[in-house]
Amino acid sequence: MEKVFSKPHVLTDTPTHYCPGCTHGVIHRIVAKVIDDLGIEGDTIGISPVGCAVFMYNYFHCDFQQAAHGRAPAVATGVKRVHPDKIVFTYQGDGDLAAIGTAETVHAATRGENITIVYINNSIYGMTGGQMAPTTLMGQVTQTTPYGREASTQGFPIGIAEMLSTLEGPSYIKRCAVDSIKHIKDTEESLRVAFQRQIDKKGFSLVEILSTCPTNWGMPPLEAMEWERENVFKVFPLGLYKDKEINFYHKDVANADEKAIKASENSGTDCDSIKEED
Ligand SMILES: Cc1ncc(C[n+]2csc(CCOP(=O)(O)OP(=O)(O)O)c2C)c(N)n1
Ligand code: SF4
Ligand SMILES: [Mg+2]
Repeated sequence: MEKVFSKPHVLTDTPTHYCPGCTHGVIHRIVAKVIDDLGIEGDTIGISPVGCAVFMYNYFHCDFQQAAHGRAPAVATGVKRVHPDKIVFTYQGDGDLAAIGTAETVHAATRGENITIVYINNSIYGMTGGQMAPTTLMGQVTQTTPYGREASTQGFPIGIAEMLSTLEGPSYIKRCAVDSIKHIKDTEESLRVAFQRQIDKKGFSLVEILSTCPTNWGMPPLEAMEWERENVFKVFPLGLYKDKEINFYHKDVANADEKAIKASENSGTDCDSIKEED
């Protein structure tokens, strides 16, 4: 019989800990398929987040480094700069990326680091029990907005794709969803472009993926999908926000120490004496 469907090789056999109907698992599968298709399993290093995806290193065969709250883009920057030939991606929720790690996100983007960010926007802090995130919709009820989010005390939702696409640094920014076959295929294609952009050394790529949290939204999975389509899509429109190949990312930091010493020799600074004083 012809085999028409199989589990991506890079996924391990470990059962995931996600709630039934959570789309983190769907997104893991798509990321894994793209890594398989590009043949980069042995060269890929993931940076896992805080939040519900904290254990994702158990589900992928490729290397992973765990980052502290919000610090994944900074960790990815370091990993990529010492391993410029590896493919480095972060996988972060909206609490991790758009609240706790806003600074790291914006600065990695504006520096145009040659990394890929997979950003999971489920409009809530899932893991910690359903508190408001910066992406929570106006009027949305969460544990910390029991009467619904309102502007005078909680401000307005942050559109990461919109915000980062105003910066000069990023190369590719897209917002996708996984509520239908059509959108799953689009997400797969977008992740493929994002990873390829990095492989080609063409710069910073971020794919924002709208995701559901049936548990903390307090809905069965199918109802959560419907709620997402009716409400979340209006606030966070799907689409391509930036697509510009940029070539100034060949940061040769593998030899940075040597270069720094040479530069300081030229400027008359004695590096050895600085090291001794340290
Ligand atoms: C009680 C508590 N407060 C704060 C934290 C720190 N913290 C870890 S995960 C998380 C939220 C992550 O939400 P998000 O990044 O949106 O990921 P999701 O779980 O929604 O996928 C926070 C605030 C914690 N672990 N415990
Ligand atoms: S709490 Fe929400 S985001 Fe976390 S695994 Fe459950 S459904 Fe998914
Ligand atoms: Mg979240």
